[in-house]
Amino acid sequence: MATKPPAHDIDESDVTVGSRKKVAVGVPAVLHALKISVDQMGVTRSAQTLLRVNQKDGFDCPGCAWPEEDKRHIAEFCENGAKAVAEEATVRRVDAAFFAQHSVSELNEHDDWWLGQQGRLTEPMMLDEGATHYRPISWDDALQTVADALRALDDPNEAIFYTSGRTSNEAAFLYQLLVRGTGTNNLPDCSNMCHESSGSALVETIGIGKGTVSLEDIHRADLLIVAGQNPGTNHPRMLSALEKAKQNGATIIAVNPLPEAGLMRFENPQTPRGVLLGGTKLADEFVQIRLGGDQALFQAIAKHLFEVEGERGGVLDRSFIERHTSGFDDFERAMNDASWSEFETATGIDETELRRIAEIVRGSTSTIVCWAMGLTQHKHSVPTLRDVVNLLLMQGNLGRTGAGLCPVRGHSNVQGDRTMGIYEKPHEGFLASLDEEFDFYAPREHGYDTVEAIRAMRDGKARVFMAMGGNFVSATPDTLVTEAAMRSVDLTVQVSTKLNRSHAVTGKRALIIPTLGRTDRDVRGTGEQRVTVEDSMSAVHGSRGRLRPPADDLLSEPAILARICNLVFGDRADSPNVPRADWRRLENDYTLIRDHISRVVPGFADYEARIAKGRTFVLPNGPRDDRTFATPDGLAHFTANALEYPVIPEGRVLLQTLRSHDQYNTTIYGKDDRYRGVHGGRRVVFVNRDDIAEQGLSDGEIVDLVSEWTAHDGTVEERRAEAFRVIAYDTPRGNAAAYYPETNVLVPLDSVADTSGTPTSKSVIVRIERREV
Ligand SMILES: Nc1nc2c(c(=O)[nH]1)N[C@H]1C(S)=C(S)[C@@H](COP(=O)(O)OP(=O)(O)OC[C@H]3O[C@@H](n4cnc5c(=O)[nH]c(N)nc54)[C@H](O)[C@@H]3O)O[C@H]1N2
Ligand SMILES: Nc1nc2c(c(=O)[nH]1)N[C@H]1C(S)=C(S)[C@@H](COP(=O)(O)OP(=O)(O)OC[C@H]3O[C@@H](n4cnc5c(=O)[nH]c(N)nc54)[C@H](O)[C@@H]3O)O[C@H]1N2
Ligand SMILES: [Mo]
Repeated sequence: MATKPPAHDIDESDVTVGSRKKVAVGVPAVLHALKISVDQMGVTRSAQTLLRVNQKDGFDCPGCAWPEEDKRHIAEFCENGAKAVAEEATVRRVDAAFFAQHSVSELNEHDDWWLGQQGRLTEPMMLDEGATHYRPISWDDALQTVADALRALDDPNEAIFYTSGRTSNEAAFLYQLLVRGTGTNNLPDCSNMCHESSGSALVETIGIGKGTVSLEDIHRADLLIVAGQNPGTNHPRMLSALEKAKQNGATIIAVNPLPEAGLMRFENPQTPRGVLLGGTKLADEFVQIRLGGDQALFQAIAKHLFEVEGERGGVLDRSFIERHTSGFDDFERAMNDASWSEFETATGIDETELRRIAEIVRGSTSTIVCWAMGLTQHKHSVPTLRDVVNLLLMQGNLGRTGAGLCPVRGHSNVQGDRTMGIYEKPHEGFLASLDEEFDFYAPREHGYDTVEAIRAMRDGKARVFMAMGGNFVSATPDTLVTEAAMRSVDLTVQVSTKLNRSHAVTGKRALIIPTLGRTDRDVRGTGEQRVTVEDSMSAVHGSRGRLRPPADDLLSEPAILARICNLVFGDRADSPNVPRADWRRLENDYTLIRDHISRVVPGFADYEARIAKGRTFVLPNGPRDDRTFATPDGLAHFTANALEYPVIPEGRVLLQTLRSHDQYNTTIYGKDDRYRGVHGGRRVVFVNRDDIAEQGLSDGEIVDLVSEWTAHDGTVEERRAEAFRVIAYDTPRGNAAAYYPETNVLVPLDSVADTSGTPTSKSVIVRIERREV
């Protein structure tokens, strides 16, 4: 049964809208972070915790995946990193008494903000079929319940195993082994909704699904194009790197429909210049592009480069193109045929201006393109990113200093999880090594990605759903469809640190298994343990929490997984096809998990020694290290891509769903979006002033957002999100913006990017409807 999204906690009568900020960070950011930290943790614990973030013997910030500098500051954190830490290190608790007090249907009335505010989960809880409340369950019984459910399946593909990107390398590796040991590749993860389009485009064209730059490259780039990314909020430490690049003379071009504060100017709170002198101007150029116009922009730049090359030469890196690439002629032909007027329509920018931007690219001696969700969550994201690759290949901007591709990852270990095998379409090489190491035969048939997993549950093809972190119900598209899908499953299992809506919208039976977070001290049989993570630039390092955990018997993710493996496989060591390992020892000594990893995953030889004493090592990366490409022909591929861009029907707007400054995905820290000038509310929609006038609306009016989606059979489906306040904002005509997850209800399940299957969270066609008063 589908339910309405929670309305209970929404009292936004006090929402205020002030002016948009033109500067990011500065002293207000530090003060805001400290206030949230002290509210959640108290003064002493705040100081203890914040001083350990991203230090060599400390823990990896659970915020974003931006890499640490080699020389760390005393306080290597940012405002939003501090909020992420405070959210986890809070002293508030959700225990059995809490669950006795609040029924599941009552929890279902609350939104993620209220649920998250309740504190850390401390003990395993079970919801029996037909019960109104969760009840406490022992650790042994909880884990046995999971094992029994997995062993009882007729078909292993009836189980689905989700991962969010905070899971450590050690836990991710054991998790995929458990899943493959049971016989399925149903390993959807948050990447499917995030950088999957980047992975798809990069593997195809350069043979590796990762970026090709280091932090040093960012510092030394001649030109940085930051497209579809809001680093001031989502990757604040990136601003220091951009500042350094500027000081070294770089030019920065920001490509975004919105003039995001963090892209414009940065006040570094760690330098006197930042605090006293008004900071550094970051973006030299702001390209205010229409939503989904980026492919046209990158093609326009490429076309201009070809034209100048034709006139006077000296633009293309011919020797690079000849030695290292294929497909150049087809690409050149496609660009010759492309039309400037279509580029203008798609981008909303005229030819003269497009050529002026292209001239900056032409003159650059080394170019980096950085991007995030603004480029990955459209229907044509994969061709867009192929065109980003094309542009860099033209000038030989791969595998040399200050140049390359920089997809900026989200979750702090999302990249590492993939490296460890969290992937529904695993490569044969990885599976073969896994088979050999654990003496079994891993399944080869591909599993479900996130959207396919929801369809499978909806269609009654799944009986068990397990999540290693995350908030599946709120993070995925089409909330009502997803909630109904989730409720049809026999058993849902959530391994979580904090309460969220995925604990309130459950299968017929449900388990909550609490776990340690990054900041918590993890002591196992052989003593204090560390885990490892990989950042956005392929650097792997250790992470060790120092805080007393919220409950003394809390298990870490690796320990939970080793125990479940033991229960599922331990007594079947002589059956022909189960993975074999000494699960008990793995549970108590993570160095042994790393031993296994070092033999299975390329690049991890001598793993233990290379992370000892706070050391970091960088994984091999062919394109970056020596211009080698693991494509079938060993070359980087130019591709010819037909131009695509969204077409907005009359009287409609295209809605992008994005993050406010006070949230981490579905975790809502507060109801302000300081840089965009919104205070005390989240149900707001940013609309161009002329669109507001044209549609007969007024600034501040309360409206419903109704998405319109033409299904495969031609019927038009409508989805509604109620009561949003219209805010006049500097966004291109026809382009609106509102926060996720409140707007996920509008994103149709079947509206996904070609090739990557990523939900099109940045392009939803909506009608803005005036509410009856
Ligand atoms: N504090 C904090 N940090 C985070 C997160 C968080 O929620 N809070 N989330 C983490 C995660 S998982 C991720 S993936 C990243 C997300 O990091 P971002 O990708 O920065 O996150 P979004 O808020 O989705 O912002 C998308 C940006 O792209 C722009 N944009 C939208 N559509 C287009 C387009 O068609 N073209 C162009 N050029 N621009 C467009 C938007 O205006 C916005 O500036 O951040 C990570 N870090
Ligand atoms: N409309 C729309 N939808 C989107 C997006 C968008 O831009 N627009 N962005 C998409 C993107 S980029 C992403 S990455 C996904 C995010 O999807 P998810 O990763 O599923 O969501 P999060 O909100 O990050 O998950 C938060 C929960 O993780 C749990 N958690 C936190 N730390 C830990 C830990 O260390 N261990 C465990 N076991 N649990 C932990 C807590 O219980 C917390 O409530 O959402 C996607 N959905
Ligand atoms: Mo993400």
